[in-house]
Amino acid sequence: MKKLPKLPRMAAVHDLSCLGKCSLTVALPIVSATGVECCCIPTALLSTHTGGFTDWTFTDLSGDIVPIAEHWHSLGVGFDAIYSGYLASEAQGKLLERAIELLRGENTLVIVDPAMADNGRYYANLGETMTECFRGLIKKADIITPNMTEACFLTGMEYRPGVHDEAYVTELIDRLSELGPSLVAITGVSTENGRVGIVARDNRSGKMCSVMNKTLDGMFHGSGDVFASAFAALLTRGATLDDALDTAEEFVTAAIERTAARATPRRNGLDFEGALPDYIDTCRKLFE
Ligand code: PXL
Repeated sequence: MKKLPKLPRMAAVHDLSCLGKCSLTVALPIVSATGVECCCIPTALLSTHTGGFTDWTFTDLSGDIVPIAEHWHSLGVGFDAIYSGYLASEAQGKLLERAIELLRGENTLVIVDPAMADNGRYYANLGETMTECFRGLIKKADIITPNMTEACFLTGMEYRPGVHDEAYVTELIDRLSELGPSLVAITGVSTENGRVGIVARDNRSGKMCSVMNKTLDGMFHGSGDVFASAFAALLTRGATLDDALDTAEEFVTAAIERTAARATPRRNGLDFEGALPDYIDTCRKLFE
């Protein structure tokens, strides 16, 4: 076999919700399918995620976050990316900041998905303190991927569910950029009736890109995590912003269509599995 380049390595810091396909159960397969090693730091163990279920079990793994990072640091392994999502508490934000300090090298991409809210509301058991927590964390991030609700909470701007005009979206991106990240991608943006997608801006070049698709009725749980996992992994492999955005969006749209076609209960998460072969094919073409 001919010589291969070094395998990119990512630290994925999320909870492990055992049923309902979000956070680590989504990040691990998707990051791996992108051709990036996914080293997991589980922040909590839940029987299900907290959207649409009740009576879930919850084990806090906060005490393991920094020791895992310290051990990896002592081994001298380098990380091309650190990708975080949902946090179970404000305190976990501080621990994650410490883990980032330990694991970050000169060229490490830090991707923070401030997963705390959707549809104008915080997730169960989370509140305004999470906004402050993510504002602090975002100062350490190169890339952020909030949805519309999270973007509004982080900037203090009014949440609008409906069609979003260009001035409103640009102001959201401007204000999020003031928090420090060099790349902002907002999901769940609707620039015209019946279409929804992602708008991104690279603040180093000033380049804006967007990708919109037909909306399917209602909310698909876990779609933010499926998008962010693919987007983060594609950028870690060195995809351009345009390619990462198009490929991640195409993948999440295919996964949503499969979920709708199968009438999978929305709280069970996206049926992304069947969309993986085409996604892997696209990755192969992008990176060969
Ligand atoms: O998909 C975001 C997410 C992650 N982890 C847990 C959640 C949610 C959203 O509800 O509850 C535990």
